[in-house]
This record gives sequence, C-alpha cells and structure tokens, in this order.
Amino acid sequence: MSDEVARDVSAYLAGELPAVESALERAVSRIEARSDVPADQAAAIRHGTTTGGKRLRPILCVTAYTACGGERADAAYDLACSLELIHAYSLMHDDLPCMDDAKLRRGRATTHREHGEGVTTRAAAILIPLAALQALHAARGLRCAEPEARRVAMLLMQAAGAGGMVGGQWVDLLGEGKALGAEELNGLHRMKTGALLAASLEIGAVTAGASDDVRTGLLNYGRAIGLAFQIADDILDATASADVLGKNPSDAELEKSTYVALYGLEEARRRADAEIARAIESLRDPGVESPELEALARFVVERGS
Ligand code: GRG
Repeated sequence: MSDEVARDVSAYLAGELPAVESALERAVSRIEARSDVPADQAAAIRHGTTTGGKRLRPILCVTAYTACGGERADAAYDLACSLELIHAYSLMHDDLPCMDDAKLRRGRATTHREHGEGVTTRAAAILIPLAALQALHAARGLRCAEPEARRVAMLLMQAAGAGGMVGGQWVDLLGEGKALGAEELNGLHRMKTGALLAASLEIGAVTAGASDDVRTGLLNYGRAIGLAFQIADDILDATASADVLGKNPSDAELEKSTYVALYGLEEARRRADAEIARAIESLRDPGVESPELEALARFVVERGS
C-alpha cells in the first residue's frame, strides 16, 4: 500500500469511527435499559462491546451500503453495528477458559477475567438475538420492504451460525494439535472469520436495494478479504508480540494450524496479496466504484494489529 493510500484509509477509518462508536453506545444503552437483562450481564456486555477494536465489520457494512447508493443515516450505523454485536459476542466466548483461555483482548483484561465466566457466557449469548433484532429494526428504519428486512436478519444469523462462524470455530477447536491441509484451513476460515466479514458487505448491499450482480460482487469481495484477513492474522500472530497485538495466547501456544506454518511467511504474504487482487476484481466486474472498499481491502492485509 502506498503512503498516500495508507493515509487515506486511516483518515477514512478515523472518519467513520465516531458514528460507529455512537451507534454501539446507543445499542449498549438500550440493552442496559432493558428490565430483562441483569445489571451484571449488561456490564459485561459494555466491557466486551464498547472498548477498542478496529470496527472493521460495521465500517465495511456502511461502506458497501453507501457504495450501493445508501445514505449515512444513524439507522445505517445501527444496521452495521448488528455485525459488531455478533463479533463482540464471539470474542467474549472465544476468550473463555473452555475455548482459548485468553487473558488479554484489545490490550485489556478479557471480559470473563473482570466479570466472571458465568456472567460473560450468558451476557455474550444475550447479544445474539439482540443483534438479529437490531438488524431487522434498522433495516426497517432504512425503509427496506419487509422481505428484505427479514432477509438481512437471516443473513446475519446464517453467517453467525453452524454453517458460518460457530461452525468454523468448532472445526478450529477440533483441529488444535493437528496439522490441517490447505483445503481444511480454507474451509475453516471461510466459516469462522470469512462468513461474518462477507455478510457485512452483503447486508449493506441488500439493505441498499442493490442488484443481484452488485450484491454478488460485494459478497465475493467480502469472501476474498475474509481469507486475506485470516492469512494476515496468522502472519501478525507469528511476527508481532502480544503487546503489539493486545491479545494472547498465540496460535503456536494453542497448537493451531496456520497459513504461515503451511506455506511459510513469504508465500503466505503472496497469497494474501492475491486475495486482495481477487477482491478488487470482484468489485470491478459488476461496476462497483468504491475507492474506499479498494483501500479497505489493502488495509485488511497491511494492518498492524
Ligand atoms: C460454541 C463452537 C462454539 C462457538 C462460539 C466463540 C465463537 C462462537 C466464535 C469465535 C469466532 C472467532 C474468534 C473468530 C475470529 C475472529 C477474529 C479474527 C477476530 C479478530 O478480529 P478483528 O481483528 O478484531 O477485527 P478487533 O479487535 O479489531 O475487533
């Protein structure tokens, strides 16, 4: 990425962040105001949701939505943050002792270390249906017809579910201590990380009423950056310290298969770049013009954490 593109994408991300953070604050405040969410679980949700993070999924969603003609309204950020609620829940569960047993996330103590294991487990689970409802309400607020609004909620749940993130996490846990091949590793990450990233784009497109060609182009872009994101994650895990990454334990400590172990650093980098080229091609095929999405694709592999 040239210095100019790096500056542009940093400015773009920084420009989007306040609206994303405000939407997350609205979402968490609404949860705190609910009489059916106990205060300790609401506090754990605040911990796991509102501090830190690149907010990549909501920013991708809003960027796809605007690339398809949507406007930057509050409801667009509410829609986008339904993806971040699912992401937050997944990190809260992923860090639990029964999964990665992580001490550190985004440079802070993990949620269960501050709020307890039981409270964190329940709090994260509460986020799943709330995220689906938030997606549905926000899509309606953006004047989606009822079938499209329901489709948006369904896409979110499909990406989060057994054929998506949860399924991928399960395959990942089963694979600990084994050397997975390229097909298995790609399949795992297509589900675990790729499905939610790809859904961020598709949800933005569907809500904006994009044509099938454009929606498919954005979905393919999302799939390609999802794979590139994971390759970059493995490279960072192998080359950066826990201090820089703000998380631990490492993949090696968890005995996970990685692209770096499979291909070596240089080939892993080449493959990440190839996915970025594929992502940008997927935008150009149906004529989506979005310098922001092109720059975000490069950012995904060249980010520092
Ligand atoms: C019960 C089997 C089972 C699963 C529950 C825990 C879980 C569901 C899913 C975990 C999925 C997971 C951990 C995916 C990895 C996502 C990932 C690469 C996170 C890092 O994303 P970034 O870099 O993080 O966007 P920030 O901190 O910037 O938000």
